[in-house]
Amino acid sequence: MKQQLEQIRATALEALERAQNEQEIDALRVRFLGKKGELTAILKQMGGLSPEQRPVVGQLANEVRADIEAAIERALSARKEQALAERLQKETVDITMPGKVCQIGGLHPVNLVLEDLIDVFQSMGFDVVDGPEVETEYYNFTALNVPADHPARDMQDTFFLGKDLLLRSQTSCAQIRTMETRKPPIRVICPGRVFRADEVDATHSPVFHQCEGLVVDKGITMCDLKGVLEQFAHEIYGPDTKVRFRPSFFPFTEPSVEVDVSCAACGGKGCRVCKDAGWIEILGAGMVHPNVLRYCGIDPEVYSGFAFGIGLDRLATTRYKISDIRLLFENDLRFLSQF
Ligand code: 2NL
Repeated sequence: MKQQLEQIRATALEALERAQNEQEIDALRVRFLGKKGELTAILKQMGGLSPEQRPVVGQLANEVRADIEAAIERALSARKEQALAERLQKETVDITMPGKVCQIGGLHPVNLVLEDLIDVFQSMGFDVVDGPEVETEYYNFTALNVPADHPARDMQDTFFLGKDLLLRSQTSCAQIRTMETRKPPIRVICPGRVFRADEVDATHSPVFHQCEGLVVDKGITMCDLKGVLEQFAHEIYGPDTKVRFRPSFFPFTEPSVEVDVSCAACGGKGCRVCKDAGWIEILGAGMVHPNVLRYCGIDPEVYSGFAFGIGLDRLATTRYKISDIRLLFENDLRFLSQF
């Protein structure tokens, strides 16, 4: 029996030495120490031993069990260490490996000019507000004093989406909404995308960008309009830029003006950029029509205001010498990555 025990110990220790994984180790535990295991089978025969032999064999059996248990523990912890080492090896991060080159985004030229514009107007106390691109006829035309039979309301000029829904043709709608919800004094600019059913060419796109502005308070006059817009022109085009105001017409302003700046390319002498005019038109503006104030629940006998609309695409194409407005909308990275 002693021999059998020694045999079991030797076999078990050797097998555990060679065990490859936890399943194998567990199988060995069952084989030697389990209820139907080899060691247990020996112990069951101990009843047949003499009283002198029994404690001797019993002690040996306990030693063998302890040895096998210890060997199992060693095998298990060796497996764990090995597994950890393998994982660490596999997951090693090579910090000397060069990183992946990724394309860094930049601002679109229209956003670049818009950021400058926002800086200028915010420094004069204007808030930036926005509104929906899908609008109703009321906000896009009626509240702006555009008559029912005005050609701009025509299907040919405006994208209609349904009976009363359209893509806004100017951001004034957002300013109408502002006048409905805020009380004067109001000083806001509304940048955004606008839509017109134009034929596409180098200077026209059915989607373009605008920044409109609106000031409403007691005692606002044409002098305020001139002061703010001259300040704007000097900050954007340079302090030596000359600014001129020409009479014009818009249904939503009275009186209305168009504003030109002296051509930076030729200093006003006349060149290809300004088509020999010496001046470049940069925006339209005027004193808010009393009907527009009335539509928004503002009493034109108490309050007055001025408004203006600046085209951002033209500002971007002239500033960055971009020859074709379509480049602004094609999202060609070879073009965009230059900014
Ligand atoms: C242009 C010039 C303009 C306005 C836009 C405006 C907005 C309100 C009330 C009155 Cl809420 N006016 N906006 C005024 C004058 C000119 O745009 O060249 N547009 C195509």
